[in-house]
Amino acid sequence: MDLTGIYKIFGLPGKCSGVTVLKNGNINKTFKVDFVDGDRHDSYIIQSINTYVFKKPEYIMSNVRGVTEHIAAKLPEDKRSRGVLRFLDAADGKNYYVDGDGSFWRAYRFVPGSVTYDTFDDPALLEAAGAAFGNFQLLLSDYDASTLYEIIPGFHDTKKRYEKLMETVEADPAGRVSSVLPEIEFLKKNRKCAEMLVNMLEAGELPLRVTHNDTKGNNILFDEKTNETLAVIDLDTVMPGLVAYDYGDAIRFGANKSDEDEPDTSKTGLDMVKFEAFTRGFVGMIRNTSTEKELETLSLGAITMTVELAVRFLDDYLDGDKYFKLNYPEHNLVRTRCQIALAADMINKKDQMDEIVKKYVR
Ligand code: GN1
Ligand code: MG
Repeated sequence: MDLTGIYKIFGLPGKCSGVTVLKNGNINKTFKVDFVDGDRHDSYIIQSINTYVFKKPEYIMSNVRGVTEHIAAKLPEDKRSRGVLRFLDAADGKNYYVDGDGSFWRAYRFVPGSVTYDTFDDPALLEAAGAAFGNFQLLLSDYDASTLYEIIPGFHDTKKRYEKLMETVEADPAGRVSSVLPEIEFLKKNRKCAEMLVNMLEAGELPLRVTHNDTKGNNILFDEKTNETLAVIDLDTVMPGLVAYDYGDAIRFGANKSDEDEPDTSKTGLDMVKFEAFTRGFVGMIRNTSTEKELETLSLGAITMTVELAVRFLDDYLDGDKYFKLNYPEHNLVRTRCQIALAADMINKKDQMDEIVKKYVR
């Protein structure tokens, strides 16, 4: 179905005056559409969900309903319209629509006056981002995690991610293995370290919480004028998880000196000023509700998420690029190398990272 059909399904009022394709996600197709209805100007986000990645999108929408309603109920009334995503219902009352081709659509209100950032140069913004993700955890700390669907089973099960990569290396379906031997070597060398968190979880040393699991900085809405944080978005992967996953993935993305797919890896590395700023914001929010062990594993979370993503990008590259969207043919390989460069730098700075975390735990 085309977008015009989707407008009708979700009952968008008025006339469409503009469509922008938003390109910063790697999975779903996302459009911002502007509508004029008399004097009213409203924008909406329309998404078509990638069903190769998300096998049961209706489970996502069930999780999303529960989580957004839970958060909305806790916000003061004046913050409700901008503080949480508001999905639209179709005529049948469902918050999604499956068209005749099997494409899966959803729509939510664009938060007026909001912006997202793909890079963070100002440490104050990163501190605010840390506080926003920390607060997201707090808001959901009393949410019964057992009522949430596990959207992608084993999403951050780093051990399973490694097993899958090793199977792909063995099968070499796209004939690319011989060109990435140093990358495979690095990942093998750091496998033990990257699997530690999952081992601790399995041993019952760390509690499962409701986590976001995809805490890239561009999943936070900021007020375009004041830079106040408004809402955490992209709730597709909200599931039970570890605090260290959310902290770690946010550091991986936000405290990197470069983009996550920088081809010149000499530009890539962990920026300690950004690291400290995010940590100050995040730890400040969660320190009273976290166990000592959880706080001790935060820096390990950053290394784990970075190595894990290198494993995932490389696996997809070797598998013939089926999962992540590409901007050019070798994109997954470039992403892999960039994540490896970042992980290597983090491993060197592990002690420094721990020192900084400790400073804010106290
Ligand atoms: C994907 O599409 P996006 O940007 O929300 C991926 C994340 C990765 C990220 C890397 C469901 O997220 O796990 O960290 O790309 N999401 C899924 O940029 O696999
Ligand atoms: Mg996402």
